Amino acid sequence: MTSVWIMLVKKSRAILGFAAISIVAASCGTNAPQDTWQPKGPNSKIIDDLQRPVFAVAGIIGLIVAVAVIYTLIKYRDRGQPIPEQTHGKPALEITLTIIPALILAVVAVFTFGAIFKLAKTDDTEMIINVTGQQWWWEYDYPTQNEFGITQPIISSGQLVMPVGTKVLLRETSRDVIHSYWIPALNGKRDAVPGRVQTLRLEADAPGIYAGQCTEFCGLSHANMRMEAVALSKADFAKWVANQQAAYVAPAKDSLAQQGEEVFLNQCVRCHQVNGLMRADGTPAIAAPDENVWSGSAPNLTHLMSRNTFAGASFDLLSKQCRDEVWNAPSDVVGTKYLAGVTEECLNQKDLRSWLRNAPAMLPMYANATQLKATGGKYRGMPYLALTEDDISKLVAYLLTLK
Ligand code: HEC
Ligand SMILES: [Cu+2]
Repeated sequence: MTSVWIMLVKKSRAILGFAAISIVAASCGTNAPQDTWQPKGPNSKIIDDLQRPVFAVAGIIGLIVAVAVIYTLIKYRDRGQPIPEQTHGKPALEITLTIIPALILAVVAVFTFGAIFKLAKTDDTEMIINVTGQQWWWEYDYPTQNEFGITQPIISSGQLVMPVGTKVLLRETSRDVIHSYWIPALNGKRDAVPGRVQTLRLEADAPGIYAGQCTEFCGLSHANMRMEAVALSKADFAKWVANQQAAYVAPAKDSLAQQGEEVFLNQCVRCHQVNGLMRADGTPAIAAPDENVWSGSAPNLTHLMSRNTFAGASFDLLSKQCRDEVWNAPSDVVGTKYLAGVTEECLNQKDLRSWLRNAPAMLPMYANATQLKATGGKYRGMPYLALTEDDISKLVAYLLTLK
């Protein structure tokens, strides 16, 4: 029996040691884009300024308690000694031990309220971006704002593009279930709730790409609902705006892309809007996703190739090498690299083709046919469309023209 105990103790020591080393090692990771301890803007700095002292105080108290518990456990453990004299209560000690934590919490509360009020401010907003969550991607819609050259609304998805040093106010809502928007480097989280509009301040100090993810469980592909904030210098942002508002350029006559446009009109336009796209009869092609998709929406693909991820930022539109060139670019050139968009040489053909071949095979969207029926046959994502490889090639050629 004793030997079993000794073995167990030895084993659990090894397990504990291993767990401790893993935790310490994990904290050494340098490639940690969602590290909450590295604020990259004034809003996340407010949170950081609050969490550092609180973490220190809580850490010291935690350490004192842990040492006291371990000391007491070892020193007074049962060695068969007689039971010590029993006493009841020690008012002085108990009152002190109640007042000290209460005081600490009161001080923390004062600073927390201060931070909450600063983060809730909306009257100093310089730019508004509407953000709508749905299973499992984010839509961004930029209302007309002449001071930024936005003379007609811009609709995009996946990557939120914003100018640096600008107080951006996100107005969040959802088209289906509750989601939560979180770019750790720029601010804390804010739930996107159907039927409500909630605001979140974002401001980036320097150009760069800041990763985030949905943080409210929202269904099968919750873990695949990511997003990125792309902060551009003001000059680069103006270029981005100009490109988003550029008129539709139809693919060259008799090109593969033109055949792709035809397939797109037949297969895709019922869900996806491409601004300026015309049907063969000269009428504008208007998407009607609400008839086909549970959330009533599908990403606007007008400038698909100006972003570099797709499907809730879960997949790269850029090949690994081209992606690294953008993402690892120093702050002063990241804007230029990002604005280059996706070129034919840089396209991640493999993932885009598999998406068109069978999107639900890349992201879990509905558990089974019964669940699909329960939503009235409406899809929660992009459906399987039984396209031929030929059509896929045509479509890829066409999508590449959507700069
Ligand atoms: C029944 C509606 C529907 C049809 C038809 C449809 N899609 Fe989609 N598609 C969606 C939805 C919904 C999403 C968002 C899925 C997600 O991000 O999880 C999507 C996502 C995409 C994306 C990623 C866009 C982005 O910004 O993340 C591309 C590219 C795309 N679809 C291309 C196509 C093409 C090409 C066709 C035609 C062959 C097509 N889709 C047909 C509903 C549809
Ligand atoms: Cu979500």
